[in-house]
Amino acid sequence: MSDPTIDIQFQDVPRFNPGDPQAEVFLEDQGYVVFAQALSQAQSDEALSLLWDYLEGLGTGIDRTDIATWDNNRWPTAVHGAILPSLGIGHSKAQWFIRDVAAVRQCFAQIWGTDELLVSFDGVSLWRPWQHNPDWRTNEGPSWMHIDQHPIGRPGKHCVQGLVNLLPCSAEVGGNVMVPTSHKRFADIPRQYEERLARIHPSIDHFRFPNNDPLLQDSQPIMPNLHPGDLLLWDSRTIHCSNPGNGTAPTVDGLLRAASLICMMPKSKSNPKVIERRKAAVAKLTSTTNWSDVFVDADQFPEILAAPNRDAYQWPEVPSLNTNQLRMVGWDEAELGINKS
Ligand SMILES: O=C(O)CCC(=O)C(=O)O
Repeated sequence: MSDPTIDIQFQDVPRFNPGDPQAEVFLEDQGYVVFAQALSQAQSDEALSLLWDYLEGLGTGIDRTDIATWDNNRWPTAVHGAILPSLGIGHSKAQWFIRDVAAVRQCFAQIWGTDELLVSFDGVSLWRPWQHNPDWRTNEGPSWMHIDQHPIGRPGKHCVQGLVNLLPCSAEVGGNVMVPTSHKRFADIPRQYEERLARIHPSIDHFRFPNNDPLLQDSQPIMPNLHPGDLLLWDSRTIHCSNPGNGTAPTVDGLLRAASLICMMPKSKSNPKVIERRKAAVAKLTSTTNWSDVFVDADQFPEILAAPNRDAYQWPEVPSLNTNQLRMVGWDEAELGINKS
């Protein structure tokens, strides 16, 4: 008899309008929340087009109109779930465009009760149609369920991370996976996974559950049905990952999924040293993880360092940021010459 597997269900979930106070209640209770259409359809289309500009700008011969050019030799190095974490993606025009959409900033401001926020220099998850190439199928959800916060190093609530979804979702394609209410299990992890956790330094904000973890068999993970432009936020203690659907996704010549990872945290949680590194990161095009109270350089991820063709990619231009964006990096009003009165 085969081992029982974790069953992941595609599901419609409540979608809150930005500004709806019930969204905060839902997030506290369920560990995640969806804001409907933080990006309009036109803004989602623009973001997607800018992502293609980034891919084509790598100089490896990718052409958005020709799927034959999307092979691994040309595609940027991806980590779990087909996430592109490095090669300047965190400072691409696409990512800075999404971060500057007013409704996106307002949703984070609503969650935190302040608009003094620092943004992550995160990457994107892009799924190529695996009907064309089975190697493009992304990791099965039960193999990489994780949280992005160390259960001993950082007890309690610290971070709400998220993504902006750019394409329609379906059960066939799959998408993000959430384990609702699992943030409430966080405090039990040190006791339940003592040995596994002991191998992870308390400063590393990532804990991966065992493959098809028997201790998670009692949970009901879901793939929330996200519409283009929806902003999904989750507590970093909530168990999550992504999961390809049931394999019968329609044959298309376009991407199956595009999701921009984004996280904003209160500036008050950060410190001058980190903020100096963040400012320097713009000119150096350094990408990061979701955290902005520490500086974690995603260009140093082992998968990126191990990529044989690392030098083959042209990185994007250093972005020219507006005042909003500079504030999200860490510049303050006085430095930007903004008079508050
Ligand atoms: O692609 C996804 O939806 C999963 C993202 C994820 O696991 C993460 O940002 O930590």
